[in-house]
Amino acid sequence: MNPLENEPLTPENAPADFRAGFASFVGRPNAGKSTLTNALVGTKIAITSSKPQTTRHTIRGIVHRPDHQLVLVDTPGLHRPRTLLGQRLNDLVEATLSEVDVVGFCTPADEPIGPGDRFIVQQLALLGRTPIIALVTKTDKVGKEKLGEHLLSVAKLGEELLGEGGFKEIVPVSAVAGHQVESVDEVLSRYLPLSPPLYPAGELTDEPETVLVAELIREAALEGVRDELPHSLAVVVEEMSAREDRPEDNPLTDIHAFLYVERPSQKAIVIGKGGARLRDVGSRARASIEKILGTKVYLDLRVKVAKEWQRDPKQLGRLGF
Ligand SMILES: Nc1nc2c(ncn2[C@@H]2O[C@H](COP(=O)(O)OP(=O)(O)OP(=O)(O)O)[C@@H](O)[C@H]2O)c(=O)[nH]1
Ligand SMILES: [Mg+2]
Repeated sequence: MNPLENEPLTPENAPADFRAGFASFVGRPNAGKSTLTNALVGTKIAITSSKPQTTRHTIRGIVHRPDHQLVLVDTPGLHRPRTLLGQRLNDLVEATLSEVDVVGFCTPADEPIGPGDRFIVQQLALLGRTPIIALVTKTDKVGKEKLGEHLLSVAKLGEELLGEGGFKEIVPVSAVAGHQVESVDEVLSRYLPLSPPLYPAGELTDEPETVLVAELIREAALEGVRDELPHSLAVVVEEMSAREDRPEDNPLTDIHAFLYVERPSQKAIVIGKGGARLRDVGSRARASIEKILGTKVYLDLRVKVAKEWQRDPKQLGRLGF
């Protein structure tokens, strides 16, 4: 425990048995990795949606506890890549996995174990000594019996592909119902090395604000669009600054952002009839951005076509991949 009750933990005053390190969540797209990350951190730092491949870069969320600090690295869903974007996302996940202390393999309780899961666990087997914990997510969606069966098939998968007794532990969890979330933290933190805290007290993520803002805009834009569009959407914040001459107790942030799509037809969908849809996206995004920044926000959204950006190395670079 922290000997100085009311002092924030620092590398200097942390107890000798303090643990700190990195855990990464991996799993198929839509497995619930980002939702679980947010539940553990206690704040929305990663956007979530019912569309697969919502997360596109690794996001660090920091869980602060009296005796440990768990840095969660949320990753894009792993899958067999079909585009250059898909390939880049997979490479990113692999690079992340080799650097963490423990891996949380996420598999949703309401979907059978499939080839996608096997593909991922086969990759994990290559990691060698890194301990792998299976997290069975979305347990609120199934009954006891189905959950039991799922836990058994997860155990089998681990024994078959990982050797040495398979997964170190298997933890059922529901991030939405708030069930067993603390157990996930407890289990993962057991595998962290002795170390003083890595991040200052109270810091919940190392995402730059402009990236968080761009993500919140993308989350708002993903809502309600048809299945083919989500992959084609990218958001870049071009400018973000405090409006001058505002009263100190009522600041305003000006944000100018571009929504990139791949084809003119998609541009029309995003904008909607008479601009109705874009206005709706803007007001929902503004509300969530204001919550995170704690200021009023003026949000200017423009839609641009970047032809086939998912397959074009130059465009991918420009959009931050
Ligand atoms: N009922 C229920 N739904 C959940 C739970 N966790 C996540 N979901 C839903 O599952 C969907 C996918 O969740 P995400 O957290 O975005 O999944 P992800 O694994 O991060 O997905 P990618 O970033 O695309 O790989 C969303 O609609 C979530 O609301 C849960 O515990 N219970
Ligand atoms: Mg995600």
